[in-house]
Amino acid sequence: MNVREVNFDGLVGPTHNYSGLAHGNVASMSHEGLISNPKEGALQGLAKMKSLLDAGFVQGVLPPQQRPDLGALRALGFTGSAKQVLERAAREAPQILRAVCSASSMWTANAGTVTPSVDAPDGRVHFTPANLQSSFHRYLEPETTGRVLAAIFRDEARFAHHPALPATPAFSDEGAANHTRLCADHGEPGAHLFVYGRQAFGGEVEPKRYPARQTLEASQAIARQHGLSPAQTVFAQQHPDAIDAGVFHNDVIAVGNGPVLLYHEMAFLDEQKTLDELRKKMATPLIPVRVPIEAVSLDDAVASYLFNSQLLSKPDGSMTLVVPGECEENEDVWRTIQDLLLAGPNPINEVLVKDVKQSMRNGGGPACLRLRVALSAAERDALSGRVLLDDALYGELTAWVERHYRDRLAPEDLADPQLAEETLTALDELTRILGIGSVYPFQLG
Ligand code: SUG
Repeated sequence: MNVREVNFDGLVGPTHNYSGLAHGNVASMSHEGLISNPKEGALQGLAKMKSLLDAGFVQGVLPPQQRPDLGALRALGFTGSAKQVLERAAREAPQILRAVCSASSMWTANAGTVTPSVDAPDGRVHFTPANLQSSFHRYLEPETTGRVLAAIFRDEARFAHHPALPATPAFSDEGAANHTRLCADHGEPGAHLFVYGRQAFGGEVEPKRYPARQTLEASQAIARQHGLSPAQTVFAQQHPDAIDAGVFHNDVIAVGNGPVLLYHEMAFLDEQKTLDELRKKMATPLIPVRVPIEAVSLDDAVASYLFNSQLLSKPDGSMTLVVPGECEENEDVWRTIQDLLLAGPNPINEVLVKDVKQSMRNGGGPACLRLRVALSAAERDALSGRVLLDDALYGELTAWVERHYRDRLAPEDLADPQLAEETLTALDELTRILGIGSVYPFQLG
């Protein structure tokens, strides 16, 4: 079978900016209005991908989406040429303009939920794009996400694509950021941990300050779509106090890989029940790595993004933890990594520190930037397009970024029709580099 986990990182798009669009995401809210550097952001993302490639991991890449989304502006009644549409939106509805310019598709942990073929009754890999209905800027993503996933995972004998769930609060879905698969090894059957923030029908406990972005009903629907049985699934409620402290996705407070679940003590409303159920449904002993609140406070967990690390398996069974640079700057967090994680009774024996600051200021750490897809050798061979990173593709993509990206973007630049032109030209070229065909609306009109 030779199953490997492929991390598909989202390329940071040419309109990457700080618009403060994500309520309940502390970094996004506190960096609103800052000047961004899309070129640096894209190069930081590519550098992370390249260092994982160099370390022997299989690395994939997903393209950014076309922004500004002029189609969305037109649907909202802004008519005329691209220039007229952008000018009028900037004048009359600057918040809407900011939303349609967001490069948020870079956080591919929210692109969708994936079930590997070993767990699916029909032996195919299953995909559901997340509806991301919690915010307008992210609600704009799933249509193109579905097209991109279908273009890359095109072989119908091996890959199955489901529609995004109904985009309404009862089925609020944010994808793989709230889904963790625990198993002996990526090619072995897994238990699927779905973490939700609220129950739409009949729920009692909810966060008070910030929105819960995932419902139990959404998670259950995804499991049904993918053919997962109750014996394969665990549904656990996220601790509402964590959401109210800025933990807007489960991947801001927990990360799993193979049999290891690294989590903060405040991750789940009922920690013991969650672990017990996992133990019952996993085919291998669970290795819980619990970080107590005395070691790392909720605020430090949110500020450092310790749990938004990537936990990756090496061929010998040991694991590498890929943490954002912010972890090194926080004394408690860095000590916890050394004392509790690296020195503890678990397979984690290496830490890699990566600078993804441009994304971090929007609340997107290393784990947000990637969609995990466990694929057999035959499934990897069946991918369409040129989306698995190698040295040549890395070279082409960095040169492409250098050629097309700006190194400074202020909120008032978003109305510049030239930016829309530049993005169009860049993405047109990118689809040729990646060989994925036409996945964008393209015409500026
Ligand atoms: O949805 N930030 C994203 C960050 C997503 C992180 N993903 C995971 N945790 N998996 C969000 O909150 C901010 C955009 C802005 O403010 O301009 C934003 O959308």
